Amino acid sequence: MPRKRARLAAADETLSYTGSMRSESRIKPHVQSLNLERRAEQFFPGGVNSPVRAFCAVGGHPPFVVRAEGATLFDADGNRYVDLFGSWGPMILGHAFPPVVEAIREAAGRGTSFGASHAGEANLAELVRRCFPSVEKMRFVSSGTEACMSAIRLARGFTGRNFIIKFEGCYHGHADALLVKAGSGVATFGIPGSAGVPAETAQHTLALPYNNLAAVEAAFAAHPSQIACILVEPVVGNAGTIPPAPGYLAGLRRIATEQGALLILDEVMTGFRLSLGGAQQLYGVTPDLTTLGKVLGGGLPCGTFGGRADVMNLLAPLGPVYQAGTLSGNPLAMAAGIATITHLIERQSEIYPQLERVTGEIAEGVAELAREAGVPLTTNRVGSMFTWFFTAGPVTDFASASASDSEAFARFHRRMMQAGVWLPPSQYEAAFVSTAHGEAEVELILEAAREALAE
Ligand code: KE4
Repeated sequence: MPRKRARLAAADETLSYTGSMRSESRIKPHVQSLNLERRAEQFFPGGVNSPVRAFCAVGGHPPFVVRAEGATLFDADGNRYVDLFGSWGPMILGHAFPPVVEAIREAAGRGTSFGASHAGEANLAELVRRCFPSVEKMRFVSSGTEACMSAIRLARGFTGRNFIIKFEGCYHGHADALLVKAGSGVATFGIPGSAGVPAETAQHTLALPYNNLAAVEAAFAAHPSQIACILVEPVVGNAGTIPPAPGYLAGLRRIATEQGALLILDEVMTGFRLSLGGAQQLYGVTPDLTTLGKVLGGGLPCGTFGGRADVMNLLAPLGPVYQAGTLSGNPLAMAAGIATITHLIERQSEIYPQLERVTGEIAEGVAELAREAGVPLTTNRVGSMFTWFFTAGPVTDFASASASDSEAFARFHRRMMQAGVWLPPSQYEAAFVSTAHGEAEVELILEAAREALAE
């Protein structure tokens, strides 16, 4: 059954579930959302502007959001949900955080885009460098995809080498060279992970198993002096949450240095999230380049790539590596980022311990309920990002994550939606908690999970 029809079938279950199976369901039927979805499908493939939003992996219909505030999303039918995906990471301070909204409003009155230099760019860059001392120089772009795509081009330009290493289960945006699956052996050429990616492009990407240093050594042995960089999510978020094994990141650092390759930490998801200085601060590893996004823009389109000045200075207009962007350094994105990062810096001593505590109550609280219900569940968490894998585990790489019962996750997801808790709509995504999540949200989530797991 095509995914779309399967989803509709599941949706019928959801709607009937709403109507008959449980009167105390918190959520009113999605009438307006269904109308809006049908309208959206006239314009967008799958009715969405990013695939994961279509709920294909979990069934049911995606509610259409009309507004968001704090830890809450409000849909077109007057329903409210505790938000546990936080726009996929940016909303660490919660939705419509007043200082961020005010900063955007004030900046908008002075013009929305100049296409010219302005002080706001260096003002945000100064904050980035304060949090990420390894970022000696940087360049702003408008998405994490652009940041990662540009970083690997720069690594290739700096080293004069064509091969790159990425890891299965890690996602770095949708640039051709990064939509690549593992070849047959760990050191063989990558194969396209999407239609439209030429084999010639994929073959220069080596997709290796995460948390496996021997595979990295083997790749360099098979391609001596040919690998430009190792690109890695220091804590994987895109296979669900998978922490690095002890010594793993330090091992990547050692091998990259020994082999004359650049180590690029993709901190688009972990930056400012796991700590003010991201994973590189948390695990004490210094990369050659870092990519950032999400929290960086406070919810507006913004990414950056940066690191060693001797590498960054190869970028046009100084050097031969070209990269550009109409809206790079956009004044509203800079203002939102400055307001967000300034707040995180000023309140860091209370914010990160609070995120650790509240996320622990949620993630480990549900893990305990699963144990009581006899449901196999592996909970991987680092700070305020986590994933409940429906498998006995452990989950240490993409292969073990793939052993999860994604159908069980889908049923759990639908039950939680009906109870007013909006989880990321895929087993292979990370959930995120914000500073706006408090005890009321914790209680609602645990109560919803208790009922969902019992079924
Ligand atoms: P964007 O181009 O989506 O801004 O960033 C790409 C990217 C790069 N690196 C990491 C570690 C990322 O997690 C992402 C994007 N994350 C996904 C969530 N898994 C964005 C959600 C979506 O694709 O709609």
